[in-house]
Amino acid sequence: MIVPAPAVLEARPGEPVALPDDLDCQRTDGVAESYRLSVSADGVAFSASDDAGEARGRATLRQLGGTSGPLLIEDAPRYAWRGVMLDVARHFFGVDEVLRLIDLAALYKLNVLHLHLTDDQGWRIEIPDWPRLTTVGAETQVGGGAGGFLTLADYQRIVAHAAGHSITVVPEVDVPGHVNAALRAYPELWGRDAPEPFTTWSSPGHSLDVRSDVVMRWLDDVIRAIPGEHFHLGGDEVEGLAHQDYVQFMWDACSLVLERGKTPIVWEEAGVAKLPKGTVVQHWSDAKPARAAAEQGLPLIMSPAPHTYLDQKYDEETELGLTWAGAVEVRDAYEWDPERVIERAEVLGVEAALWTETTETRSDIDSMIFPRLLATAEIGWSGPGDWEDFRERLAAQGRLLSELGVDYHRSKQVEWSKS
Ligand code: TNX
Repeated sequence: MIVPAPAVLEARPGEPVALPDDLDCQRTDGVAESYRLSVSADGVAFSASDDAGEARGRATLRQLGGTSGPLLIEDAPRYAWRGVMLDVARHFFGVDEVLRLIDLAALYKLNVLHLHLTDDQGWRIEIPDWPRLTTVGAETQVGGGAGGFLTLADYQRIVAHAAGHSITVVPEVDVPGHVNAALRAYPELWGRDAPEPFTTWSSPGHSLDVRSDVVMRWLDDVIRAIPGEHFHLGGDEVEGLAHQDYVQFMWDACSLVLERGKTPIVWEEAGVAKLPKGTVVQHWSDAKPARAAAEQGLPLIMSPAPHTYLDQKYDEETELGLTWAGAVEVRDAYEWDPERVIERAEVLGVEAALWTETTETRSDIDSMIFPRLLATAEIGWSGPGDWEDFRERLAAQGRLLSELGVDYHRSKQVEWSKS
């Protein structure tokens, strides 16, 4: 129930609705992140359930631009998890790019930023007890460039900035596969000689020696070093490990994250393992393990590649991007229902993912993320809707994105205005 709020501002008929920054926004007992905005002859009333609701309401107003009353919006999210993932491992992107993405994600009412912090090509987060992870593991990237990493102070800045927008940062350290950079830094993590740097796409397929004590000690140090209520363990595309070793490791690693008071998240492959209650599973490609996770009663984040993978080409003319999931045009990003992806799954929410094998610059990431992220954002906030209606509203967002300096992809499916 949303409690009616008193008029807090004078309404000026025909004038754009604007909320002052220091507005004392009344709290309601509505669901988390909800808000209510009414503009009538009596005035402008804005109320929200919490800080997040206030942020979401302000975001809506910004999207609407110079809208004027009378109007009534009573709004609440469909899903509690509405995320965007940025891979800073394949190509490194630093604080400025990440803060900018947070601002843009906030404008579309997303509430999770998932950072893919480690992969074969680079380790991107400082771990004080294991300094070689960054002095050695961060020194290159796809294409052989210089790489880079976030200090813990950088990471804290990102977390604080995101918190200012009521966005949660979820760190991912991908284990036990996709670990070439970590193995270069600490070969004892696999018990062999240090491998060569890996600077192309795909993966050399190496894995941690999951039976060794040093691996669990190292993982515990990493989990404790990175702040946050969640810890994404990856678990995808593991090669060269016996099934039994893999499933035991995923159980142990998730249990460790829980012991440290955090929520473990894993990619769907780990659904073949028995996982502790409290674990969240992220679907991306294969329904079978995702279904196995759902059958264990674990909630799922939906990132089906044919709809949410921002690293896939829009069409055959797109310069950047991969093609393994098929083309992901804006309409593909919009026309899907998270409830119909894995039968009987408890859907926690949705997340779009930018893997950065082919993206190097700000303009590259802009063109792959936008405008498709707006489709995922709307699926997450409102649920599936009418494509023609979305398409028209998207054209208006093109103007706003241009104003904000976002180099979005001018998809042929949308009639972008010329201005
Ligand atoms: C699969 S999605 C991966 C990534 C790649 C991506 C490229 C997932 C869990 N693993 O390592 O970057 O495909 O599209």
